[in-house]
Amino acid sequence: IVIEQDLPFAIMRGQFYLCYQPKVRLTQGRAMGIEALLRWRHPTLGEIPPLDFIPLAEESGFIFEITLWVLERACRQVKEWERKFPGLKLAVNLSPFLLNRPELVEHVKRILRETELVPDRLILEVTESGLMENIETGRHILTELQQLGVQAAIDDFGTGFSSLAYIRNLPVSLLKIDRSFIQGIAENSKDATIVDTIIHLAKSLDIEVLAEGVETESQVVLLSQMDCDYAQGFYFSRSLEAEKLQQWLEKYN
Ligand code: G
Ligand code: G
Ligand code: NA
Ligand code: MN
Repeated sequence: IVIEQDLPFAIMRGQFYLCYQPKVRLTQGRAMGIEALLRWRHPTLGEIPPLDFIPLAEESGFIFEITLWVLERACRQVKEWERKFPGLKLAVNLSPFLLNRPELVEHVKRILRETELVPDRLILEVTESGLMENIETGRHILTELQQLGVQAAIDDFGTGFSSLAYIRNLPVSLLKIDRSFIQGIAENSKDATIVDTIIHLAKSLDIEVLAEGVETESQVVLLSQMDCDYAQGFYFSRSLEAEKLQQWLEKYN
């Protein structure tokens, strides 16, 4: 109840902050980009995980304002890093609820203009299941974003019962394979076969592929052998606040 009551005030009370997790290009070991992840530090409850408040934000519609806050903040940060880390891409999570808010496109346009971030640096991540549940409005809004130069990624791929044959017809440039499939690839040959198949099918459709939740070196070796483009996970780095992430990038990029 406290969470619900306090959520609408979290922005103005300065309780939100962002962490970033690198997305590493496997052939280079360097970050192609970073994913912004929202954090809420509550004065009495402490850290509240996004899984506990994003659904409430979606129900109340407050997710719109929150997403604009994340976008503005993260775009400004990446613009600040432009000279240090040229070409670094920024991914922001897009709730499926926002696929029904066409005015989002104008806000993205405005934020890119105000922060002077080049549109092709921005990737919006939508979960596979969220996209499939809003397929028509999703196609519309992703197409308009693509016309701005903004890219789209499918998050948590493999959990949403869609198929690549279907996704091929959407303006999507990156597929993120859900970490539940990555977890077992070194031990379970069926998981490895599934991941290998997804990678090769996606690439044959000109869609790049990222493996989520990569935690071990043997996973990295296997994914490299499978020609997976990118990986993200604790093996490389957990999500870090801006200052710590900058240190990571200075070390590895
Ligand atoms: O890193 P973490 O434990 O915070 O992520 C938990 C979940 O919360 C992930 O599914 C992630 O996509 C989601 N999430 C994190 N930040 C945001 C955000 O800014 N917007 C939305 N819609 N989801 C987010
Ligand atoms: O759904 P999305 O990919 O946006 O969510 C990211 C979530 O995955 C966050 O909760 C983040 O903390 C978590 N995460 C990131 N890397 C790893 C990893 O290597 N292993 C595990 N178990 N979780 C991870
Ligand atoms: Na994501
Ligand atoms: Mn994911």
